Amino acid sequence: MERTLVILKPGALQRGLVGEIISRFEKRGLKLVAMKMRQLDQEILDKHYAHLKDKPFFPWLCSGMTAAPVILCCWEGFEAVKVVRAMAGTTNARNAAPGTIRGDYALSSQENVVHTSDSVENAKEELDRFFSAEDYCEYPSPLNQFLYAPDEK
Ligand code: IDP
Ligand code: MG
Repeated sequence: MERTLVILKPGALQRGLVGEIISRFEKRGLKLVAMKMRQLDQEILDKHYAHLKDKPFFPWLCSGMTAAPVILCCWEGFEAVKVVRAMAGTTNARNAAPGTIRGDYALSSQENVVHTSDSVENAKEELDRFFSAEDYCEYPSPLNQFLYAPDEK
């Protein structure tokens, strides 16, 4: 099973969208294996958004990401990285398809309510950045036979 990081950004928390967004991943059948609330700071954003450090919008992005706490979630499922990324929609929420999280709840390139890992490799790195081993919970998945075929992985 793959694991991926979702960050419900400060806008999701302030706008009361946390429950609705988490509910989408639950209803899709993904398994929540770790979750916590945290106030991000510049130090962690310099690492998390290192690929954007030279962009003109980087200071605004960091202001937005520190304006309120975030909710960090780890979701598990077969090909969870790809599945969750598709559920989020395109970065610029104004181009995001209706039915995606950004396409339904956001109107901005920056204030786009969720972060989702973009590759299996980055998911591992990002999860290690925000969670430690004791943050993960092991529990049974009795519905897996109704979510997946026996040969799926
Ligand atoms: P992603 O979140 O869809 O993976 P990235 O390119 O990794 O997109 O950018 C990270 C975050 O930086 C975006 O979610 C968004 O908040 C912000 N961002 C990206 N591009 C722009 C832009 O052109 N203007 C303002 N903010 C942007
Ligand atoms: Mg990204």
